[in-house]
Amino acid sequence: MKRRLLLFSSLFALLLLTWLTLPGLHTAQQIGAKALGLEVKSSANNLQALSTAAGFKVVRYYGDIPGPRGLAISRAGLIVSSPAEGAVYRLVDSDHSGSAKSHLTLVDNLIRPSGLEIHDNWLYIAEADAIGRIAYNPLNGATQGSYQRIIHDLPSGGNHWRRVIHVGPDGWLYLAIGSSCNVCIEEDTRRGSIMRFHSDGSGGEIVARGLRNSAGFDWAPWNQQLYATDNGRDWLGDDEPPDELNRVTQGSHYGWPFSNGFGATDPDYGNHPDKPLQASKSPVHGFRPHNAALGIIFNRSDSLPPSYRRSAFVALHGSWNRSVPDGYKVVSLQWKEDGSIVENDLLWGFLTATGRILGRPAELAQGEDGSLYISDDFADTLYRLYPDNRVAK
Ligand SMILES: [Ca+2]
Repeated sequence: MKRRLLLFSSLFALLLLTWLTLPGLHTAQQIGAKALGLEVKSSANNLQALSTAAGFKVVRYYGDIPGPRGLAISRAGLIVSSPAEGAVYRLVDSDHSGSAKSHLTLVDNLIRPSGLEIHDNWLYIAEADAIGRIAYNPLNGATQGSYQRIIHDLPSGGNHWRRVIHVGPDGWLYLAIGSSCNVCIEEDTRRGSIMRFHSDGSGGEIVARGLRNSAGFDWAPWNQQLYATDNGRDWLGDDEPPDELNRVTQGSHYGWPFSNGFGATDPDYGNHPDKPLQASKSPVHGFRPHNAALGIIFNRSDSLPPSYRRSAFVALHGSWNRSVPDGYKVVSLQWKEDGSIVENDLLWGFLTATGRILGRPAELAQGEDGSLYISDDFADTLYRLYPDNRVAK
């Protein structure tokens, strides 16, 4: 009996090991930090553990939405998606204290909504397999009429099912569609790409390929160039490949699954016959491996310290399969005169010195007063990071 038990448990261990090490078979969602035995703690009172760069303060903005993820903002306040609840909410700071008191449901019965955008009196919502919109007054937060899907049958499921959308300075609606797998040749060529559509959902076309999971993108306000984060593949060890910041141009290929980071040949797909003849474009900046660079937003406010004038802010969700956890913070990227990009910590402490995980920053939005709103889908919290030379309103 004992021997049979041993046989079964050995078989189980072997299967688990195979599953863990084969590329493309599992997702960060399937294996959470909890399953890997990391000590975790989801706490609404983790604020005192957080540190900010000089010139900023942080407050807990709201804590009553499960798994807050996508953000959009207008004068009527912050809008937040909860993929788990299938709903999009508007937060209400009724006494203008600088933190929200309640939330109102704008749209529900959605399929895992994540990306949000407000444009031309519409609120756009990216669901797992569709994009829809509802008429929205950005001044008073009122919706009008019903929610209508305008883009259907997007590839869904698999590893990277969250969809990020933003309207560009050219008026097109851009959509990032992450890969279905860790590394593979996708049957649906829209996966691993950034696409764009007319704002009514028509005329969809692929802008760029070879992007494994661009979970955040934005346009530099000083030259309108599109920059997108991209998460490098798993199971090449703790220290490679880097996560990427790519400058995305029409028709370019950014490597995945054939090459990683700054042109390293992928050990599984580097010589695959489907590899395009076109050279892949290297990132303009590498984040530390497994940091999971997600949302990015450029600073558009004069209220922040002057050194952030040509800067972007990036949410590093944190590693899920690195032997020593890394990431779990918000960083700034500063574009220097010589064209180099320098990364510095902006908000950190979500990963404690003893390896406890208190939160996972996911996406960002910036208010007119310069405040940065940050969603944390691990601690079910929204933070507001604001310049501390101003009185919080
Ligand atoms: Ca790449």
